[in-house]
Amino acid sequence: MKATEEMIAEAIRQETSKVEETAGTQEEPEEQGQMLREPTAEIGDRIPSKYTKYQLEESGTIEKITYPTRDYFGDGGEITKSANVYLPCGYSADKKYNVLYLMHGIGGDENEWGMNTVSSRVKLIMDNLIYHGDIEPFIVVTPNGRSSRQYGAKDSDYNSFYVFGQELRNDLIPYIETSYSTYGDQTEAGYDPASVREHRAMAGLSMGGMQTINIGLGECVDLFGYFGAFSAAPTSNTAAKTAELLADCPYEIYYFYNICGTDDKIAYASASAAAKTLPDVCDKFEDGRNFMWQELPGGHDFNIWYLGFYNFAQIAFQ
Ligand code: FER
Repeated sequence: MKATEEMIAEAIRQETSKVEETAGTQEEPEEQGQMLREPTAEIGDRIPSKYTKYQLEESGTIEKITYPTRDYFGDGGEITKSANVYLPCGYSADKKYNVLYLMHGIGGDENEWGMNTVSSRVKLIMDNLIYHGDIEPFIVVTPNGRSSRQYGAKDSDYNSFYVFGQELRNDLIPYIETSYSTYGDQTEAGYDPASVREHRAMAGLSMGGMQTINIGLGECVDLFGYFGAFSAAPTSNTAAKTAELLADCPYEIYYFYNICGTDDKIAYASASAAAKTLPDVCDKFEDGRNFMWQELPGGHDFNIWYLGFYNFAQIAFQ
């Protein structure tokens, strides 16, 4: 899919304005409704309200981390980047946790999923899914998807999104798995890298959905078993290309979940081209077993993306 400059500019405009409003702030819940591209009341019809409510009984925590990586898009030199990490309530080094890497869109950064706010909806949904016994607790990491010294939403080249796989493989996953209690402990006797796939998931909105397809399924299927694309942005990895890339793949795809709004003028065509027909062209995907294409009225915004997150959180690691 050839990206039109106008669509990119519009997507960046929308996301940059939202990030400016949320960056570095600790917002109270009542202020959330004013944020651009935040879900409207409509979300209440789609995500049961008990999953988006504040509840203090079992509240997880969010911490900001910094980790060493490289300017893979540029000179390859060492740089430091930030990410947010959600740890479920009762997180303990005596247990092992699954990890979801959750990616942002073209004009966003590691804070676009709101993990820098006390009222983080990702946290509320996770806290409540765990509290109500719908899912096993897992860790959520929201990194910055540009592998470049220029990782700021404003001064970056969007092509730096395409080389994030190197950062994920060489730097971020190793950092997370040595810093937290996960299944990827390489120091353990009998450590088998292939067995860790079922404990790692990758998902993302728009440009992050593109990354899940191009990088997750396209380059890192040895690392991940679960994939989620929410309104995936234009990608050269169409369904036919993904089928070709996975043709001789020895690994099982445990699930590939997709969601897109039918009124999404930015991503409906691209997300469809990348995923909708996958079960028809690739025997690795079977609709209803390890694949879902969900389309419903909606645009290119968080009404769709939080619903996607809520649904995917219940699909991953099952
Ligand atoms: C494009 C349209 C949209 C594109 C990227 C996007 C790279 C990303 C949108 C988003 O992340 O919200 O043509 O090309």
